[in-house]
Amino acid sequence: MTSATPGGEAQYELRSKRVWVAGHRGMVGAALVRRLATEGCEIVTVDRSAVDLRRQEPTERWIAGTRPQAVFVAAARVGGILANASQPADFLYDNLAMETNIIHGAFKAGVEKLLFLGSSCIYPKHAPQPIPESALLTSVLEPTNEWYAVAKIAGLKLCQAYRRQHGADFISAMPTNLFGPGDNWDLETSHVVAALIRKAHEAKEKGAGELVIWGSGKPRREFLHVDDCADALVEIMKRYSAEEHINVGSGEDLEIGDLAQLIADVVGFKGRIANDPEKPDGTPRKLMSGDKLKAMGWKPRLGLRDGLANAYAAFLAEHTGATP
Ligand code: GFB
Repeated sequence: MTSATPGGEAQYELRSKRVWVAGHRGMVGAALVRRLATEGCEIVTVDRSAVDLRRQEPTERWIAGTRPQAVFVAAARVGGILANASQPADFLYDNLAMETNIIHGAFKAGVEKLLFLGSSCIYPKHAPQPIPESALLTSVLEPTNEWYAVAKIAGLKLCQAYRRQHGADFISAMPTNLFGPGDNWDLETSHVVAALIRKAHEAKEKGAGELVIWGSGKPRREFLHVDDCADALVEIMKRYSAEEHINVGSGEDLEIGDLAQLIADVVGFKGRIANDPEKPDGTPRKLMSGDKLKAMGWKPRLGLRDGLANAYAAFLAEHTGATP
């Protein structure tokens, strides 16, 4: 196992390694595949139609047969605040099953290094801001996404347990709210950025006078473009080796109402922004401390406005087939 030196020199070489991106069709997995293309490694993937990662036997058989040396665990059932709150069984079961099968299968197959991805919703609803990694399990979770959070905490703990008991070099990273190419543009199940890009675009096209956002617009969130996230994750895979997970964020947050205005500007929607108070706000604030990642010398390349412009271009290409 590589030594625990966050912020230290390169420890794990990806060049010439066989690297499995689990969940390569998701937004983060696809960004990892794009980013890893420059690392000189062999990228391996498997489609859901060939192996259902929620099934232990086919998953372990595939891992044993493919023998990856490094694994990024980006396979997950994900969704926005409403999807999380309305499908608790799917979010808990699917995520527990996938992460258990992948992590245990990777251990049995002698994987050299594994990076498990979680989410900033693992932290307590009223965690101190910015949230340090040490805030984990210090008080109760946000109820709208506790099912997903419990599954992700279990995945993180599984990595710690294999590390402690077997010396496996398994680590975890907790990205903040992400957006970008490959996002889910469905209005019911998406996260806020994808939803507001679509709503602003459709309101502009129809010449509508208003764009309705869920909740009060007061909650604060931190956002990171998925390509910056993938870049950070590759850096972490190469240079981080410790039992504690590591936060991955931009270090800045804003109110959802201000995000909506920024998206309206980027998209060119000139109308009014209204609220739907029937919809949940979720956790009041979720800004993570990025001190550990900063100590490694990493910072995001894209500012929020540029990142949103890139995501709008992706929406036009992926959802409407148009170009900006
Ligand atoms: O991105 P989001 O769905 O997830 O919502 P969370 C963030 C905030 O944006 C909430 C508000 O306060 C929403 O009420 N919002 C405003 C909207 N308009 C909209 C809209 O049209 N669609 C959506 N989706 N939100 C998720 C968790 O929490 O974050 C997951 O449920 C995961 O488990 C993910 O951790 C990163 O930030 O509230």
